[in-house]
Amino acid sequence: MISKAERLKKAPVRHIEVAAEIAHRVPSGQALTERFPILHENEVPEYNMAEWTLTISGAVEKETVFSYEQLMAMPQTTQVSDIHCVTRWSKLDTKWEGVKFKDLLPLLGVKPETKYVMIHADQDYETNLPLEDLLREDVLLAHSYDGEQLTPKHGWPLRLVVPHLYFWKSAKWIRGFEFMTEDRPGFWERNGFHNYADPFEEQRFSGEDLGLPEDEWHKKEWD
Ligand SMILES: Nc1nc2c(c(=O)[nH]1)N[C@H]1C(S)=C(S)[C@@H](COP(=O)(O)O)O[C@H]1N2
Ligand SMILES: [Mo]
Repeated sequence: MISKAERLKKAPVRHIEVAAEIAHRVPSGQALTERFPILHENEVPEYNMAEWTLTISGAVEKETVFSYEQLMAMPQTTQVSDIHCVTRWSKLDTKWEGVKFKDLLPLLGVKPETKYVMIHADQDYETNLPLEDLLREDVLLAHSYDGEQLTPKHGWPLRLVVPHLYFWKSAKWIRGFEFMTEDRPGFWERNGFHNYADPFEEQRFSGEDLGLPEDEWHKKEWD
């Protein structure tokens, strides 16, 4: 049984010509795609939006819960970003719309000693990031892609978009932010992948291999 991280280490690197003007936007070891690959563990969730909530927990003055309506009533931001998946595809100029994390944070009563955030998502997914990284202008809680509501496969009703880190940090189907004073690894971060995941530094692997079962790695879907 070879884990996802081990298999990825052995995968051949595809080299494609990238125009000189955009070469600086494509990290080493990445190939550009015009399609939109779909990648996730487990099934696409179904929702009753009347019951959907986003829960704010951990190092906060008081645990709070947002409804979808409350988030939609907040100022909305549109952002065009390049995204990079650790499976070696990159997609340039992806257009997202949603609530900027930086706009949400002041409403959350986060304690000053907070340094890290665990993003909780449906389908047993979680991923950890430094709080500082979420405060970038291009980090969104996105509900739309390219002018249309997200499709369920791409994370509807709400996903995180953190363009400057490998795309596994951009959790789909998010349901909560847990603010933390100390770091803790998320799902892929416990399973052979890098804790921080900067694509321009090729921070793909942790160097540790805990051995995940075979998965659907090669059966890629896209739209
Ligand atoms: N909830 C959840 N979010 C997830 C994942 C997942 O397995 N579950 N996979 C991540 C990975 S590895 C990638 S590359 C992107 C893919 O997003 P896309 O399917 O919209 O391209 O979602 C990320 N978010
Ligand atoms: Mo990914």
